[in-house]
Amino acid sequence: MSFSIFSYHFNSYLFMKLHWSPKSPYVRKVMVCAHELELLPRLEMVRSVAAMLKPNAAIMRDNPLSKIPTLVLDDGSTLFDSAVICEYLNALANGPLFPASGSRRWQALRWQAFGDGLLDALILWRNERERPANSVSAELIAAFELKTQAALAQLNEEINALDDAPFAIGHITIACALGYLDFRFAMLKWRALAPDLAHWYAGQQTRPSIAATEPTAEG
Ligand SMILES: N[C@@H](CCC(=O)N[C@@H](CS)C(=O)NCC(=O)O)C(=O)O
Repeated sequence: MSFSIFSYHFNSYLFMKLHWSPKSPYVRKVMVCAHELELLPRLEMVRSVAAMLKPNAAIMRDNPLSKIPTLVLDDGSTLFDSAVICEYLNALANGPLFPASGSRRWQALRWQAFGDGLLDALILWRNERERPANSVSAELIAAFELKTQAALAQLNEEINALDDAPFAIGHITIACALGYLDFRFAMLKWRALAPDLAHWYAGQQTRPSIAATEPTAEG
């Protein structure tokens, strides 16, 4: 009896609700971490539609910015954005995905910022290209394309460092950004721009956490 009371409290303490979508690359970061850290059984995924032009009241109850991922802990407190949630999950599981200190930490955080920044540009690019044709800014589109190409060229240069570093949040974020390029920007044919990065990504795709979280249009 006392064991079941203990386990009830133990499990309820760690129970978490995640505003989730199978299409969001930022949500994917969280899901990859949850897979890696074996925390999936503790996550209740709630399908939530987040769009820049359509604030979602259900998400806004937990995050006034109406963005996903948003994590709700069992005491009702909330965590966002993806970087904060991923680091929280890693701390909860005492995991290896956020190196604690030293150059490995700054390297991992820089790659996370790099991948997130690339995604930010891609999301804005996608929003822009979906506007009515007569109001699309060719200048903005050209700027997003230039930044994307430069980011891919730079990451291609950093392949040896990526290969040498232990798998961590930087690898996860860059893999999610490349997966988003395949999902929404197939016409860019990014592999031709960054062949070493393409080879690196093919290796990442064999990892169960990455394979299990490929974006899908359904759901
Ligand atoms: N910096 C945030 C970005 C999250 C984000 O922009 N998510 C998109 C979905 S992919 C979103 O919620 N968009 C809705 C909006 O911008 O209003 C993170 O890393 O979590």
